[in-house]
Amino acid sequence: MKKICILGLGHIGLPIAAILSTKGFKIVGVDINSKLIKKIRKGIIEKKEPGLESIVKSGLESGNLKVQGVPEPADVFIICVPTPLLNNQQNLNAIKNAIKSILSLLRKNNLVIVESTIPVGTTKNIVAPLLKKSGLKVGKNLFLAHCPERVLPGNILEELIKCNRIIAGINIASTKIAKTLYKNFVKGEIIETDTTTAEIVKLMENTYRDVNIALANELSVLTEKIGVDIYKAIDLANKHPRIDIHKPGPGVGGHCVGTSSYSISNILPNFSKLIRLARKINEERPKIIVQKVKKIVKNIPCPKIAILGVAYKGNINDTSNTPAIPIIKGLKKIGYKIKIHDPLVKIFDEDIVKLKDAVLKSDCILILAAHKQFTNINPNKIKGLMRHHYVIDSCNILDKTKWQNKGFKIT
Ligand code: SAJ
Repeated sequence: MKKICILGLGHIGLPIAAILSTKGFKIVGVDINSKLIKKIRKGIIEKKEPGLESIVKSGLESGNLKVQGVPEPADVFIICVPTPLLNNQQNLNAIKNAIKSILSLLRKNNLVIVESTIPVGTTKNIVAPLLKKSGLKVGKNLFLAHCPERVLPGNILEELIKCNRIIAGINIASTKIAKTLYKNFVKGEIIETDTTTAEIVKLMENTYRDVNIALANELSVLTEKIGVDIYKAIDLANKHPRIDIHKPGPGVGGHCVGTSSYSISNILPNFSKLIRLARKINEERPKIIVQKVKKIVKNIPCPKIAILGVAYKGNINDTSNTPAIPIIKGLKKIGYKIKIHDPLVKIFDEDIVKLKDAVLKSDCILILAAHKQFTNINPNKIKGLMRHHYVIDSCNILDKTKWQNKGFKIT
């Protein structure tokens, strides 16, 4: 196992490529996006992750990491391409195309690993049959494993090393050889299982998160009705040794949480009522946020809203499936003026402006991502710029008392 070809250089593939390049492997990172390849070669990493830029740069400089548009022969192929939703099903085109692109390169005793989140049965019923077209015998002289990624955007490099991993070969020989590879960089436990179990476990993890966020979101509506601060209530409830209530927020964005709920409930839709309801609750969050704004600014003529944070969550610059988009659309539809500030996001469908410009003559600040930069905003400096002093902190990032003491009405 000397040379590893990694297909897909997104938020999972690039960090894995970079880490493996520091562990004595020759890494070929492959992506069909030629602009991305050009940027990576220059050391420009758009998805900001702590430590990523420097490890990629040193990988490139050492010569152990190279990035290109097409794969080449290697000992191991790791597939890290996206599997986004299309009509509520995970679209596997990127996986299929990645496999097709390596078929003619595969040699005896190669190992193919799928890290992407995939629907149950994909490894056995889609990946293995496609690989057979190489002429090799899957499980005999071509090894195959599903090792679902578990890393948290915002903390990827640390979690790649620290997280416990599930390794599921198509047969025992495949599991063992894949495990040997992961032992090179994983400090967590490496647990062996079969591919179907690994596939559903990954979907279960994200679904657990989705359902629990939905619970928190629902509780936040109920507590608002009775005048109780949801965050204080959650803090108290979580003092119980077996309670871990998640945080309410503006909605669930990102690559995988919502996708996993759809994918898992597709197995038996009639027996996935809770999961589907949770999804619906989370998908309705942006509407609830829009209603909240509407209620607060209802007596203000031509209200202007300053939106702070459009990343799909705090402290990252990724806007994939961000709830900010439906919220912005909803507010614009009512006719409100919108200005957007995000200290991390540079590329977005709407203009991103400086904090000062966003809040200038605004009536209400709406926080949609829990970036730590927002905790440093000085309410005194903002106050004079605004017309009215309403704040909706949908992420609970601000110090409420501090802002209230400065004359802001914060919810
Ligand atoms: N969110 C809340 N309340 C919470 C937690 C999150 O509203 O208490 C929101 C976030 O703001 C965000 C969305 O949910 O919009 C998803 O954020 P996240 O931090 O829950 O998850 P992701 O999508 O960044 O990463 C998840 C992780 N899965 C789990 O924690 C079970 C990660 O470990 C996976 O590797 C990743 O999905 C993936 O790609 O599958």
